[in-house]
Amino acid sequence: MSGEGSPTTHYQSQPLDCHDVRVAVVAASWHDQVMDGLIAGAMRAMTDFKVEAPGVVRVPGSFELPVVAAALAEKGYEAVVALGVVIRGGTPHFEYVCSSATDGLNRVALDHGVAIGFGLLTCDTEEQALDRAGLEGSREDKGYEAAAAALVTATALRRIRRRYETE
Ligand code: DLZ
Repeated sequence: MSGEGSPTTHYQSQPLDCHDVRVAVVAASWHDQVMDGLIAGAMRAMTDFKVEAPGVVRVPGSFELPVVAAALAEKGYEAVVALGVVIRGGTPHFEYVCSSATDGLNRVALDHGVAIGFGLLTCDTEEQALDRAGLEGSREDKGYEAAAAALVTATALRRIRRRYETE
């Protein structure tokens, strides 16, 4: 999948004021350098969108992202930014971890009506992941994109809910 056509530049030039959006980050712990880049990118988006010091919950691996995202949603968070990177190895494990994390996060979004920023990199090589991690020299900044997507979606959900509350 290509990163071309991303709305990130638009978000960066016209960021929303999300200072009162309840948002948290859940981040896996495999592949340190890539994860550091993703988390830093998510924090850059938070700053642009005026969110101060969001909580960050670390989990062991990407497989554990959905259950923590669900717990955060149950506690009233409106937006959860899920960050992880899975690198293909020589066994089918890659597919199982990727699909469990992806399906699980999607389920949390739909079951809880919460905005999930999908910042899970699923790559063949570490080089591909580094190129998307928002580090110096990376072509893409998926941590920023995921956080911006979660905040924009949470704002849209708020507007929809408020509108129908008053009608
Ligand atoms: C087991 C495993 C493997 C092989 N690779 C990754 C990976 O590239 N990225 C990642 O986030 N997690 C990986 N894991 C760990 C699983 O996500 C999970 O944490 C363990 O299976 C324990 O439940």
